[in-house]
Amino acid sequence: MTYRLYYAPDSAAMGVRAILEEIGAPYDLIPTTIDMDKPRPPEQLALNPNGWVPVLLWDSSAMYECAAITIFLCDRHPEAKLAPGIDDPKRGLFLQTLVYFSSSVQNAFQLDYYPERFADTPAEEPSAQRRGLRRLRETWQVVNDQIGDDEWVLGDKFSAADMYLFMLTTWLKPSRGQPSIDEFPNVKRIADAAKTRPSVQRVFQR
Ligand SMILES: N[C@@H](CCC(=O)N[C@@H](CS)C(=O)NCC(=O)O)C(=O)O
Repeated sequence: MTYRLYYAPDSAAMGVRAILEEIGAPYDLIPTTIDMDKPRPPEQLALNPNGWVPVLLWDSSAMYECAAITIFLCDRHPEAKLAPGIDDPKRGLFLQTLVYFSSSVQNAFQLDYYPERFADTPAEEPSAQRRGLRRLRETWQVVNDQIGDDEWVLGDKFSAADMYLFMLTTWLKPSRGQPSIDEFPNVKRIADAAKTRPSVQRVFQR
């Protein structure tokens, strides 16, 4: 079985791709775009009416939402040891962190990158953007504090949460007024370590 992934560079689909690489599962990329001025393929919109990536396809099924896909792949390929099992004491932290990444950290990025989705009028968009910049600082600080002195997000074991964290750090752009990763040394330590994984290198160096 070969997975298929709606994919655009510099998007959340890169994280899913790195997980597929880490698992060693065969996959094909279906190129699409995140350019707001370009249309999405109708086949992609039929699977995800929001028009965003990633969308993962397998057998005759499909799903979207990066955190859900991450959990799904980790559970489907337990041999890759990318997630604590269902009865592992770290399971709760794993789920909590992935959902916080997607619902809070990614949402803060969205406020900055897509202010029109959060503001009623164009005049209010700069306010949404400014809130996004502050929200990025707040949410990354929560993640930084959660990690503390731990080696990885879950403590002493590497997991898909570290790969997800790495992907999110690649989106930080101080030139836009977003915080620098240097403000969050615990996050930076893990991102630097995750970056050396061959799977991450294969996807993010391309
Ligand atoms: N909640 C979704 C958000 C995905 C998302 O925002 N994807 C962005 C790229 S990182 C995208 O497709 N943007 C283009 C668009 O929204 O039309 C997830 O976590 O999968």
